[in-house]
Amino acid sequence: MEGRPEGVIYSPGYPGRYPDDANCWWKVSVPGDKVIKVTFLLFDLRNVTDSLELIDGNDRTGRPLTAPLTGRKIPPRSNASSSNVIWINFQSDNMQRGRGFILKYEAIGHCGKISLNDGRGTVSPDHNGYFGIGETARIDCDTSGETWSLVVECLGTGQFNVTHPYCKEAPPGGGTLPIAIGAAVGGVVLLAAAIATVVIVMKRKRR
Ligand SMILES: [Ca+2]
Repeated sequence: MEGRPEGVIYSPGYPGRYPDDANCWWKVSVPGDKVIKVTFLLFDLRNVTDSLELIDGNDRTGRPLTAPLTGRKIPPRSNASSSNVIWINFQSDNMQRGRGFILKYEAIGHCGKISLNDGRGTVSPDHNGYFGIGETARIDCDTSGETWSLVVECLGTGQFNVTHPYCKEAPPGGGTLPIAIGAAVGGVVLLAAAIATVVIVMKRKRR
């Protein structure tokens, strides 16, 4: 499952029922500048210890992209991963076997994470993956007792439609200079650039 921009994965034994005591791993990788989203086409896992887990990144022990999935209801499309690699793990116990699952993975462009560094804002949906092109995120800011919200969209250019820092407040002692608390960025380099810009502005103000 490596290097293709999309593909389909079936549970072991499909179209028959999956076996008892299964523990299967799949590594999925797509071209390097993309991230991965997973859509479920069939989902039928019987009893709660049969589960499917999507793990973000190149390491099987990495952070889960979603809570372990189980049951007979098709899960929603997954959050986007934070790199071009995910692992998928399916486990079953020794009683009751469902029809299993069919999932489709696809490579998508992305805008990176939204970082709100000091807890003054929240992002929803909140997850450790990146935001894919066409997805929206809601930012709720709580600055100096004022709360406000903003919905941003990841555009086809790979940048959010709003690229300024989201949650701001006046500096101690008053004044109108905003202090950036967080920024939505397309990657680590842009995050560093955003922070550098803020620092320069603050130094100018002190003179
Ligand atoms: Ca079972």
